[in-house]
Formats: sequence, structure tokens, C-alpha cells
Amino acid sequence: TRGRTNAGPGGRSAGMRQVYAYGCSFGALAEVARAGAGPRRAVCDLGLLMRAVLGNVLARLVRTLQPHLPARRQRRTPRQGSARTPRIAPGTRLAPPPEEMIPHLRCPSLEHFRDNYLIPQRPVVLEGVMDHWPCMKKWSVDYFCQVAGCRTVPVELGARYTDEEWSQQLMTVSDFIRQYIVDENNVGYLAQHQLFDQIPELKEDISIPDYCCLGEGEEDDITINAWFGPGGTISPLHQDPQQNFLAQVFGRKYIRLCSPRDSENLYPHESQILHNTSQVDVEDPDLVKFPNFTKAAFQSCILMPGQILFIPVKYWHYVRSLELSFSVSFWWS
Ligand SMILES: O=C(O)CCC(=O)C(=O)O
Repeated sequence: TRGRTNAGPGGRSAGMRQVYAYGCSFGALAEVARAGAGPRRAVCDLGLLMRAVLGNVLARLVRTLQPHLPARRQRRTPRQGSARTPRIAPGTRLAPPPEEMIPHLRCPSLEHFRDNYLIPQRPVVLEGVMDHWPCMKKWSVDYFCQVAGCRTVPVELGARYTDEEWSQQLMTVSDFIRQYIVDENNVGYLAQHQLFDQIPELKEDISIPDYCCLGEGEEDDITINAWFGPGGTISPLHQDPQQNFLAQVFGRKYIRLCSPRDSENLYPHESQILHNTSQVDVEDPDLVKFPNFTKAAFQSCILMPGQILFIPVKYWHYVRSLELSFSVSFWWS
């Protein structure tokens, strides 16, 4: 959601996708006969991105090809957490006053979380929950190049998806890193709803938080999203239709939350596609155009590596990465 157009063809029929999957598989196999495994994987990736399910054959094909490929290395990779100077908008209060602070809890019991946060729908930052996830030690820009460098993924170009000049493009993870992580003049966001299905090695490095068992949905229905980008990437104030655990792997993010009870003070876009997104620039609001915005009560935090933010259903959230950052979000019901 996020008001974004997804690179996947949501409306395409299952039949069309099956045909596309066969096409991709035959395309990939035809290329096996030729030199160069990169294109074969790109063909498979296109099938995977189109959600062309064929007994998971495309994912298996890529997994089989992966170990036979030379790992491509970057010439210069930024160090995590120090790559860019944080772009802090004028007037931003990074340390919120106490009444605006989101509470922090260390590994609460399931019951405590359910009774005090899930049922009353109150945001909370959870600590100590993801410390043991392998991603906390393993993930780096070099590691992504190694396991996923040649994979084709959709990338969002531009600082925020509400900007006129914002667009999406398919490119390899290596190209994304070269153009948007190493080159500090561009802003691009790898905000991907399918990355963990496409690259199962990465999924093995994370866990679904136990608290998700408090939901009514099945574990298979949980959507896991990747958010990888340089400092300065912004997700404008928007709301989503599911509960969210936003887990911070590296880098810090400045986050502001607002209750759905305040929706009318947030001026959602009128168009259908952006109806879940506020028209107001949270860090530089135009109070002449949006005077009631001052009535909205916000809570905020800086989400640090190892912390998980619980964002209740339909809670408005604004996110700006303060430096090179990777987060994983779990949408559950
Ligand atoms: O981290 C971000 O930029 C946005 C995260 C988000 O909107 C989500 O998880 O729903």
C-alpha cells in the first residue's frame, strides 16, 4: 500500500501470470545454453516480481544458479551508520518532549503486550526482541552485493513517493547500491514487498516476532517488507490497513506517529490511489493551507538498530532515515 503503485501487476489474472511464468522459465532455460548467468537470473526475477507462481520453480532455479556465480564486489562501500550527514529539516525536534515520546519496553510478555498495547492500540518500541536475529551481525552493503547483487528488484527513485518527479525502475541490487548508496547525490529507496520471497537467503536471517501470534491471521498471511536506502529517504505520513512491526536492522530512523482519530486534521489526499497519505509535509507544514494540522497530536521516536516499533492498524506514520538504513516491517492482522 503506502499509496504506491507496485511494480507487480496486481490486477493481472492468474492465467496470464502462469503463462508469464512458463515464458520466464523457458527463457531462463534457453539462456542456460548460452554464456553468462546474470541474464538468466534477471529473467527469473521478472517472473518472480510478476508473482508468476509455478510450483516455486523460478525461486528454485535462481537458488540453484546462485552458488555458481562470481560475487561482484563494490569498489567503495559506505560504512553503516556513518555514510551520510543526516539531512535534518529546519525546525525538526529530534528529541521529542516527554509527552510525545513513544514508550520503550524490554521483551514484554505476550500478555503484557496484548493488554497494554495491542488491545488499546497504543504504539510502543520493543527492545531486546531481535538481538538474536542473524541479520543483526550479518547484514551489510557488502553482504547484499554477495547474496543479491545480480538480482533485479524494483527501486523507488526520488526522496518521497508524493513528489511529482518520483518514479519506479527495475534494476539490479548492485546497480542500486552503486547509484544510490555509494553515490551520495541521488536518493533512491529499495522499498520492496517481495524481496524476502525473491531472495530466501535473506529471510533466513530474520524471524517473525512472537507477538504476531496474538493476531487472528495465519503466519503465511504476514507480509514482510524490506526498506533499504540512504539517509534522507522519506515515507510521507500515511496509514496502512494492518498492524505493523517495523524492525530496525541498521541505521536510525526519525518516526512520527498520529492516531487514526486525528485523520481529519491530517488532510488525506482526495485521489483514490493516495487516499491513505496526508497532503501535509510533516516537518515543514503549510499551516495556511492546512490550519488544523496543529490540532493533531503526534508521538515520535528515533528508531535505533535492534528496536522494533509497534504501529497499530491505521496509525499514521511518517518515516525519515537519518543515515544509510535497513528496516524490515511485518504487516499482520
Ligand atoms: O521505513 C519506511 O520508510 C516506511 C515503513 C512503512 O511505511 C511501513 O512499514 O509500513
